Amino acid sequence: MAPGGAPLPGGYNGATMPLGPAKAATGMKEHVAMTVDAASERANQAQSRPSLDELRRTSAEARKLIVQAIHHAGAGHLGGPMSAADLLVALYFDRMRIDPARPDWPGRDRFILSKGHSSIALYTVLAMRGYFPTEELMTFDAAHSRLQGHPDMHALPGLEMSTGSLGQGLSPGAGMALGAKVRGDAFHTWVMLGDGEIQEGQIWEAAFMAARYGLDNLTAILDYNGLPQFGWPQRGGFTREIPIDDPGGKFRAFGWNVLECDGHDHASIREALDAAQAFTGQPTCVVAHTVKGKGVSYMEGDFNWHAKVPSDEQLASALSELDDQIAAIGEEAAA
Ligand SMILES: Cc1ncc(C[n+]2csc(CCOP(=O)(O)OP(=O)(O)O)c2C)c(N)n1
Ligand SMILES: [Mg+2]
Repeated sequence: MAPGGAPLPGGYNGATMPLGPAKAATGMKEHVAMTVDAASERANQAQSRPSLDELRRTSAEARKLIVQAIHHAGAGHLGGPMSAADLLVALYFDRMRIDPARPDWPGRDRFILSKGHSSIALYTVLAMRGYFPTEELMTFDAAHSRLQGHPDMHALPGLEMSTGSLGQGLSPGAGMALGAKVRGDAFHTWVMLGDGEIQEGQIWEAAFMAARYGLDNLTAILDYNGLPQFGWPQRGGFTREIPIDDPGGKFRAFGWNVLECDGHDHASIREALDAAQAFTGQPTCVVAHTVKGKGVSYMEGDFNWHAKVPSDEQLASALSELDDQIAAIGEEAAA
């Protein structure tokens, strides 16, 4: 059971807090309260992390909920959320130090979805992790819902930043990480970026500043799916080719540590996120190679599914494909 919540899909016991080594800023003043929290967190570290199969199953369950919510709302983005689902599951179920029962716990790791149009994926993972009932996902994008099309930090506990205007999430993430350094807080800050999004200049202002201050308590995860909204505008029209070549090289040039991973392989994601958190001296950018629309064959790699609503037939076929994937995970585990 999730702490104080309903059983979580995928058989994962949400009561087990996945933890990693706290990385306090050396020579900084430590808060007493933080020390107590960090000690109780370390005590939990002995508990096992979810298995890779559990993470795979949770990701497929998350994708089912995402497709259902967009179908129910009759609006919203789909390709980006499906692309980000495994990374978000890895963060919230495997990597981040969080307590869904205490979304304002000062020692919590911070996460900012800078590509805020993928909000339904974040809401889904938050609900599955126990922040609020999964039934509420069906209020997505409705008037007065806490789950607006783009994240509103004042509406829903658990959101660290309001986002949606692309390019703005890395700056507050760097601010949080710098604040943690100054105060001696041990939490880690994670920011998810889109590859179309990193065309925004503000990203590079934040990248420059984060490296200058040696913010090794900050990790940017780039959802490198090779597609923005309509393909890439180039002279002569739109193209489906990838003009943002080697984004890791660009972050490296700005003074960042850069890691690459397969953003749909939980073993690869775990290795990259663990290494990012452990790295010292510089911020890390994890370039996660992903597929837009991942998990549903007719959506994969098709920019038309950036923000398209599935028909009843398309919903049924998507759910059936995802159920097949879940069944296959079970078979692999039994083999
Ligand atoms: C400043 C700004 N300009 C334009 C948009 C409209 N918009 C929403 S999503 C998107 C494409 C984003 O592409 P990418 O970052 O690659 O996201 P993903 O592929 O993960 O969906 C655009 C242009 C926006 N939200 N903010
Ligand atoms: Mg993209």
